[in-house]
Amino acid sequence: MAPSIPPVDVSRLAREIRARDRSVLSRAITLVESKRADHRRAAAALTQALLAATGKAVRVGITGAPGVGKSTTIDALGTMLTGKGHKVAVLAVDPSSRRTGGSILADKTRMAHLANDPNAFIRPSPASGTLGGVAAKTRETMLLCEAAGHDVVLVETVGVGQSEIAVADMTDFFLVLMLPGAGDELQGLKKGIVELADMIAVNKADGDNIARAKAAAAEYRAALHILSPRSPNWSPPVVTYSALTGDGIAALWAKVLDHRERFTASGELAVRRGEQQVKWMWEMLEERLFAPLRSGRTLKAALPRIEAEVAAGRLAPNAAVEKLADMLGL
Ligand SMILES: Nc1nc2c(ncn2[C@@H]2O[C@H](COP(=O)(O)OP(=O)(O)OP(=O)(O)O)[C@@H](O)[C@H]2O)c(=O)[nH]1
Ligand SMILES: [Mg+2]
Repeated sequence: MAPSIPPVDVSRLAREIRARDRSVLSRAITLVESKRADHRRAAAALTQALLAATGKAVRVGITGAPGVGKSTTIDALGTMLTGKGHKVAVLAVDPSSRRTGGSILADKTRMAHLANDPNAFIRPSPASGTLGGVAAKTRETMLLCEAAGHDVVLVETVGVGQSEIAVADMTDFFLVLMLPGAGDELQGLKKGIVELADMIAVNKADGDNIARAKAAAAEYRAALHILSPRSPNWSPPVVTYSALTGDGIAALWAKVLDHRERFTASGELAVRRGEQQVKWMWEMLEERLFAPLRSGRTLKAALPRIEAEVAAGRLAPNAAVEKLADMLGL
């Protein structure tokens, strides 16, 4: 028989997290990331117990193409913030398995200051899986970090695909980083990510790049001008900065705080968060309902054949659904 693992003492865990014990926070995140059903239930009870202590952080999502300088920016911004007395949590959503071993190490060296900062907590993306699963774990981790007293949460994601939407959906402010180069700018615009942006920041505005960064920013301003803003209280600004020299980082953060003040005053922050929370619930429910489809052995074995039959026109799509529903006992 497997050695029995003691059941999780949820109220004790909650108490220790609120007492800001870092090692307990790490353990609790491991619990949240576990796939075991009993762990999942304990994690839900823990989140519920901590709920009143969550939600007080400024939640910022950060995206941009590989190499744009996300990690360097988080290091510079995070260090500035801990210097002002904040406690900063850095999380990531990356459903590709990119972030294994070496990459985590590489990230830590790119965040050399923050990695050694007692007021910063860096947690890499949960292991690869479905985007819904990875995003859910990151959201739960964010809540734990807030309960442990982190008042700024920075969530990084790679500048590709659906993970950006997932991060925009879990944060108050979505920051899109760009490089000083026209080609990239136009690409970004086409991808529609810009429509999610609460601010565009052109990084690497240092040395020979300053003029090019300013030109890129001007192009963006013109392009954003023709989009109708998501809120009457906020037209997404375009700024330039350098994560390397730190020039413009303070001004960048001032915009985040300006946005927060306005959205708090208008009530939009509360509305946005409320909508996000309901959306998270539905996403998790869908994920849960889909799980048997992905893991059930009989079904998994039958699916390729059923799919092939549907593709070949031998099985009607609705008849296939009836068959699958029967197999699932639905
Ligand atoms: N000149 C200059 N270089 C920078 C700046 N910010 C980052 N870099 C460099 O750009 C490279 C990529 O920076 P990262 O911070 O690792 O970029 P990233 O967006 O996190 O990259 P991925 O995690 O691979 O997607 C590194 O060599 C940095 O030193 C900046 O403001 N100016
Ligand atoms: Mg990085």
